[in-house]
Amino acid sequence: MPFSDPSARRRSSRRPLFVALVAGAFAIPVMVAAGLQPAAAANLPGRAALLNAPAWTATTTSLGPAPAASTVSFSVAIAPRDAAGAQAFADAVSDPRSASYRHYLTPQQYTARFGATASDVAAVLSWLHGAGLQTGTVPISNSYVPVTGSIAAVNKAFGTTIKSYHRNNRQVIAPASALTVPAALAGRVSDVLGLDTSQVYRSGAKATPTGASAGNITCSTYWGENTNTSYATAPAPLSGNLPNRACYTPSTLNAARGIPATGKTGAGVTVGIVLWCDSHTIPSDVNTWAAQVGSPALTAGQFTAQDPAIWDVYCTSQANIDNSMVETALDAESIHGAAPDATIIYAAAAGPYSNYLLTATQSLVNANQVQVITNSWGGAESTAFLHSVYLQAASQGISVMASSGDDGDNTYTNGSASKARPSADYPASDSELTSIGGTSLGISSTNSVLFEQAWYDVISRRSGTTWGSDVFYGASGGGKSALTSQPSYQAGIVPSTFSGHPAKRAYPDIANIADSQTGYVVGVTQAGAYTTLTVGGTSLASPYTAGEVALAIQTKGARLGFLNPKLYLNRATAVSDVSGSTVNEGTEGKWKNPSTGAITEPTTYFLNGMSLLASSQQSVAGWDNVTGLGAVSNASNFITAIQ
Ligand SMILES: [Ca+2]
Repeated sequence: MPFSDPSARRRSSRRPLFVALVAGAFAIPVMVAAGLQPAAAANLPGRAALLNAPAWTATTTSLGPAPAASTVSFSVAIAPRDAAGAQAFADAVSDPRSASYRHYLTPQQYTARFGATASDVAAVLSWLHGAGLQTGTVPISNSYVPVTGSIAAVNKAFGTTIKSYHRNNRQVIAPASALTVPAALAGRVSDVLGLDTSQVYRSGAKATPTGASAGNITCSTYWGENTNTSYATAPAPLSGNLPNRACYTPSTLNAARGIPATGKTGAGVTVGIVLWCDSHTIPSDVNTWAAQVGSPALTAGQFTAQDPAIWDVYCTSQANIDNSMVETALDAESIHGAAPDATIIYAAAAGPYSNYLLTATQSLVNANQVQVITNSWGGAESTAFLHSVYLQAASQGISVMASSGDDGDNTYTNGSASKARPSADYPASDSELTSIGGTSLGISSTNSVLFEQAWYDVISRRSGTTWGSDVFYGASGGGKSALTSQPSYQAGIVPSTFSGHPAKRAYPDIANIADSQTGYVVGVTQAGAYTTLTVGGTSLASPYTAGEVALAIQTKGARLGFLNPKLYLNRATAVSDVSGSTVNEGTEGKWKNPSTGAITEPTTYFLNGMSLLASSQQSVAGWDNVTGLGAVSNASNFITAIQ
């Protein structure tokens, strides 16, 4: 996985913690878009076009038809009765200038007004059953049907051939030709999710803590607490001995963000997390961590996991579970750190695939118990498969946020100089959520902010007496969607240099702490043992911001809904602009090759290092594609601006 790093056993002079490693918790590989694209036309009598085969299947030699008797699980999305009306309603209810601002609907009202009709659902079920497929429970939103069946039945239902391929270093299946549906269902079936298993969504750091055995050094509880005088002086543009990485506790970060002054704790607010897999150790991990960092323990019922009835095989691997639990722990402990009285619901998807992520997200929205949802996962943008669910969330007053990704514009991956074309991540690029980018945040011994700059880390590693060339290490995701046009709230605010011609949805919207060199203390059980790590990535920025939104909801005493229209209107006070691309901060440590596990030492980390590599990203005055409108630098200002 792209993000990994040697550990740093911590012996804090302030608190007796054991902090083992630094890692970005959100790593999206550079991938060619692998999703299914809408088809232009069907050329079979009695059939209507639905989706084209994934573009990559045209250039990939198949291993032959998938075994006819093998079983697959996927979802068939049913078109809402009024998609345009649903978008218009979500726009109006989220716009402070609209007469219907914040006049939210219940899930039942939403389905009755915009969802597929009962007869549409019945027609889709009849078709699937007629093809020999089994169907699961249709959610109250009538938005999709979970389906299980044989490859033979799938081939028959969709008039295609599912084939096996070797792709991304594993065996996958995908339709080898276009998918069609009976002509009578034209326009009623809108998408099929899960038949192309090459698209795996990503989250979670995979670093292995190796502690003092790897010669690591302590991390700092504040910026500059420890300096690596034993290392060689840093290469240009930095010089001298550099501090080591920082690992903040909630009290340090909250103080820097002005949270204590708000007097709010998130009481009465429920925040939802979407990820996949579950180890069931999170509540106890949060409590062990809370005791270490001085946060309150969870009360009974404050954290609930909602697991699926059946796990995908992915989530039966202990290594995969452990990887996803780093992210889930980070999510829960970031929310709990910022809003210690907020209730948390973890919606666990059965695996990192679109059909399961749809199920988990839709269940949170249909239950309508949460006021905020945070997503610290993503992948190559191919279809905006959650957009209709986010419209429903907006219509019910649920604020949705997503981390913007950890690989910048996806031109580079961690530790690699290989180049690809800039591309977008999903769901970060969805226009109906608040996309959270990242910053590097220096906090002093008295909890004041020493610096906050665009998160774009570049590293140089020394071999003998020679410093190597500068290599990408991790950066706030940002860019523009290839699928989605510019939403009205960005018009006139996002410069065309970022939105393109014609203008597209550009992201992120705002930013928060993300640099793993200025990271956050997280506790999680790995391989059966509780470990304390230092974690960064926009995987930290999104849930921490979700915690701050919980404070705002408590302040308002009501749901705030989709935040972007008001955020963009009140941008001058909601956030602080971040600009500048001159490297003026760095840390020194050791770097672990994510492929070989080899430790390289010493390593200089250039913070704000985008000027050292070619990139489509810029940190400039006003909106930019690293930090959006700017950083959530002061909780009181942010809360006031989104009320
Ligand atoms: Ca800026």
